[in-house]
Amino acid sequence: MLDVAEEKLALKETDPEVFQLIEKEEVYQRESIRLIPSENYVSRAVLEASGSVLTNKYSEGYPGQRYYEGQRYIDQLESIVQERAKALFGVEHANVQPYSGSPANLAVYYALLEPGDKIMGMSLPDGGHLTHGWKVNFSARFYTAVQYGVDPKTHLVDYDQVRDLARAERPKIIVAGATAYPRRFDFKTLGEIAREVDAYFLADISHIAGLIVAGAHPDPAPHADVISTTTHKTLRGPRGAMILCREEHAKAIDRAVFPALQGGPHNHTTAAIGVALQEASTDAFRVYGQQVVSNAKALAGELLERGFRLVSGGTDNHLILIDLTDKGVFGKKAAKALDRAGIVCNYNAIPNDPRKPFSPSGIRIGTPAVTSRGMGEAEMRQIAGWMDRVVGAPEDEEQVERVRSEVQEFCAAFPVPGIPQ
Ligand code: DSN
Repeated sequence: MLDVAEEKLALKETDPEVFQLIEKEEVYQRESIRLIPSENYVSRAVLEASGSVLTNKYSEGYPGQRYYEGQRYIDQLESIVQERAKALFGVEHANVQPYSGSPANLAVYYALLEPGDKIMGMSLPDGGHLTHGWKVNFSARFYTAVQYGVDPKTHLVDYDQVRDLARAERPKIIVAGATAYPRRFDFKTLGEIAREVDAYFLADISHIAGLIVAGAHPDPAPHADVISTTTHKTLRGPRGAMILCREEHAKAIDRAVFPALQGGPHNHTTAAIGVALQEASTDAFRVYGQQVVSNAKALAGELLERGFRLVSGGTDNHLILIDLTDKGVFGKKAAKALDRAGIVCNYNAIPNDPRKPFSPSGIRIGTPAVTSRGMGEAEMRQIAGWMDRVVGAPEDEEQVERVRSEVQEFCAAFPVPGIPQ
């Protein structure tokens, strides 16, 4: 394997244009505070596996049953990764081939449902994901979607409402999971509701997988028929996904991923997922996952002190949803000013948002990436201070520039895993 400098020499010589953009992105990732809750920094080991010769190999099928020869190492690799996933999440079967989260959820529906069957998931404006039955997504076009939401006052999932809706609608599958929900899911209750109405229960843990293995969020494994997850968020792996399930669904899930929906697995990604799973099984990762939540609570606490309104009043996971309606600035404007100041987040709808999805009232932030750089509660309070200054005056470019230079100096003290200093 080439060392980092040699690798870069080859790229620089062959394609200086791409080389330079990657270099610039490295600097940007190093010099900014990354608060997008679905992003993280992978280790050098994950990057190496991801950038390896495994990208050269076709492996349609599964270990021991491939449609291409030459699988002597790939079969061993995929089997190891499956075993690591099963052990880490305490499940009977693992498919580690889905290309990402949306294809993984499509595979789950393909495996368990017929076209037109009813999916019941959390609505996108209330924090759910597109693939949980939102109207512009395949999950509502090819299936019948009903949606639950959060209580308009508390912004918490109202499990009584979920039960009533499930009893009235009799969905074939109930989906739990979110992209913008700052609180814990009660997987036990959701599993009970699903069983009561004879529905499958899918827990999409993409955002919280790393917190679950770290013991910082309740575990859906005892309650769910199937678990889907991306691998690149709190789990800190490469961009990819996994489907974890009970043995009774293993065949249907595997057939849905291949040959129904995908071709050859991305073996370089499979290897990198394996490395991430190995890292996630360590005590250090447990500490990391707990710190992600402590940091989110510290950041939320300081924002509240500074007069920010938070959806649900705070957080108990990695994510904070800020409602800017009383700040006189909408989400997109705030997020763009923050980006100019070196603080990267995304604008996001809030429950019952009066504004349109492309220019909503909120911003969404989270602590997985900053925690991977070794930042703690004190740093979170500092970040809240910078956010306050920028969001309070998003058009004051001198102020934005002052924050940017303070942020840049601050970031230099926190090395980015995977990026040489
Ligand atoms: N795009 C992901 C996120 O940012 O939460 C969900 O798919």
